Amino acid sequence: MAYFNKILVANRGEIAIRIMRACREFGIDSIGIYSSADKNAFHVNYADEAFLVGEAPPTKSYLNIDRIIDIAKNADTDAIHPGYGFLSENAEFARRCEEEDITFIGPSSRTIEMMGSKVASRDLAKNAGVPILPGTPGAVTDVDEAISIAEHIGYPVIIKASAGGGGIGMQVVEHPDMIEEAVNGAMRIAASAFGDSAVFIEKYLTRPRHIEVQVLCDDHGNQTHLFERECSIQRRHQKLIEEAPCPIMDDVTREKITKAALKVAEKSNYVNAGTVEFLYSKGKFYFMEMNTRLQVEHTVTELITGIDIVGEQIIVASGKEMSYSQDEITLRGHAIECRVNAEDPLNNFAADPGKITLYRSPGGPGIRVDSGVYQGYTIPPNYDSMIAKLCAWDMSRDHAIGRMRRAISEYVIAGVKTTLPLHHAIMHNQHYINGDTHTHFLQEEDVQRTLKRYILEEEARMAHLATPLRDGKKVAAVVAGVTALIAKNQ
Ligand code: MV4
Repeated sequence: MAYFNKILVANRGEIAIRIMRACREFGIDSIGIYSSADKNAFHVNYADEAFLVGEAPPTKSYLNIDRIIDIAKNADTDAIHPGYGFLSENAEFARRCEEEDITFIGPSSRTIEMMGSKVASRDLAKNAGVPILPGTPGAVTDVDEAISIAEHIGYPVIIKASAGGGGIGMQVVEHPDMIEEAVNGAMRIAASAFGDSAVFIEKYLTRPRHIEVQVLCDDHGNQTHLFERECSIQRRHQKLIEEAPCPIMDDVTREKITKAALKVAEKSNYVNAGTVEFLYSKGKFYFMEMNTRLQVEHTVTELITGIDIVGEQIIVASGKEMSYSQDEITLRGHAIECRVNAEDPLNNFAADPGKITLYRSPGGPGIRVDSGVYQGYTIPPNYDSMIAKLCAWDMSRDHAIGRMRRAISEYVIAGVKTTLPLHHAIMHNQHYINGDTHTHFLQEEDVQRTLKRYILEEEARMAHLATPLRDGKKVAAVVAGVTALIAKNQ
């Protein structure tokens, strides 16, 4: 099983631990890196060896390519796993690894570069016969051209930066009066944010679903899909809840969308794990972009397929064949992931870093927690606020929701505010239960209406945990506490 001797994990938090877990199962030593803000981070403790990579932001640390390559060489590392975010989709970093003869656990620098251009990947999808939304054939550089194309497509249209991601530089245009200003604005933002002013225009869908297909490919011509995920529930382009499979996907559409994803993988000679993203509306799907990294939400796919995606990434990066053929990959049950962020859902999701005074994670049947924190740990203010991913699996979606509610009720996190009560509210929301989600779910459906109650319930539970009661009084005491808190706050 010696795929590599040592893998450097160029990341932090839960995903660094997730990758190191895969390493340990394979008997591979993991090398951690950490910024000075992360001295006490769990991933540093978990790693077999760990090296300081720099100071806290604004210093580069986890983005410092030279320093990371240096650490990798000094520690005799065979491969680097970039995780997600940071350098995971940085073609220059992948190229540096290639030049230094360190295996980059991901696709080639050329593939990353190509897929990093939304215009180029859209064109590739089109040539592969995969549906795309009506729009500009390539990048738009001329405002008059943009106006005439928008006219041709019909409003509303959306302007996107070719080098973009995460919604940066994206503009929806409802009326021709606004197009000129919007194109100029989008080009300006794209130039300053990405150093590339290229934009493209396509037909805008109002309330689409975000559906993505996980692919896994090796160097031996095996190209497989691991079914789809539904990731529509998001806020400011940060996903909050993901699930697999998509609750409304029929077998015929699933066959088509997974085939489409594989066509994109084939056309790009894709190797390693990747995700093909689609927008879905009124029974039709359209290619949006391809992510050339391991994603946060890969966990739900692991739960419905039983496949260790990170393990397979390591295997195929070592040049070996992946462990599964498409025939052996089956979809079983339903999985949901709730992202637990240290944020205040009642205060515009403001980050709430600080010390975790109490921490107890849920367990039991069908529950998986990928977390980067522990009791007594102080969450630094410097990084992303996601502290854990809570996942529930069961044979049916209804039962998975039941398990998720149960796991949320078990989860104890005190000292910082979290998104857990929001998740509790969503797990009780009738639209969510019906599978009726879309990209604007949080704005549209008044989850806010019930949110406060769940937050109060959470606070009562935390207060109760601090003063344990005996015998049959526990549940009654929590209920009384909640009732009292609600009365006090109304
Ligand atoms: C769209 C769209 C509607 N129509 N494109 C947002 C992120 C960027 N990668 C693309 N995005 C969108 N593109 C067309 N033609 C709506 C969005 C969008 C969105 C997409 C997925 C998940 C959340 C979203 C939130 C707002 C807008």
